[in-house]
Amino acid sequence: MSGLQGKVVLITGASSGIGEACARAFAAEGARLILAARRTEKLDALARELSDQGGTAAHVVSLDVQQAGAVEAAIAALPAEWAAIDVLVNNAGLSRGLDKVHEGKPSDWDEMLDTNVKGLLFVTRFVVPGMVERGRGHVISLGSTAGDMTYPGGAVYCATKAAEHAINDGLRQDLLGTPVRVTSVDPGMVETDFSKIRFRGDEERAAKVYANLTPLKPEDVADAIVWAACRPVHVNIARISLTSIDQANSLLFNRKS
Ligand code: 8X3
Repeated sequence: MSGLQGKVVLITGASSGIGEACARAFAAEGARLILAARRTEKLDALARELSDQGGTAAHVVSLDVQQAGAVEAAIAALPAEWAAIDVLVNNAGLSRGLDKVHEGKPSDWDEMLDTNVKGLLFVTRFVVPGMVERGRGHVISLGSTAGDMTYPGGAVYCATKAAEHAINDGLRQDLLGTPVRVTSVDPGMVETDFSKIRFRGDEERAAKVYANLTPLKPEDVADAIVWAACRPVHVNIARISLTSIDQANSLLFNRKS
């Protein structure tokens, strides 16, 4: 028993990739899941599957993290049995384009900044007060190795992940003196729809990102997240940085040809 049995875990961006892997990993630990994403069809299917397979209780919420008012209303509207969130996994995030700053699209910047920075802030803002009130809670946010080292064409995405580091560190300082823990989990390259979304469905270009190397799998990241959540309550894991064995940093890869 990991201590997550019966705990309420809210996962944003839970419909695919790292979010979906987190749902499966927390379900395996006996947690109860609030699955949030903009579109709920995939969440409904995931909730049904987890319930049928392992009896996991899951509550599906349609959530656009970019809208402060909608986030506040969605958290306030949680049914009583789901309102006491123990673990928040701030996973919703995306990249758009790989353009030089002086050639980039402001609409892409809006989307990345609104989701990865403001979305992270909005969900945290409206979930953490309850954690402080209840005297328990853990905020785990998805950072990235991109927040430590910028790569060409990635200035804005990398800036959002550098911002996540600053927010994660600031939140930990703001919550000092409360039992609420704050963790950033920072993966390198993970094989998800990340690159397909970045390149707006250009599968050939996306596939090249992962060509001739072994990237992390979403399950590897979920494993690190669950590990951080399972530490004794007096232990705060500030940050976990993880890459596959074929990646040393944002710019250095071991491609086999
Ligand atoms: C994802 C890592 O290097 O593909 O955040 O941008 S990277």
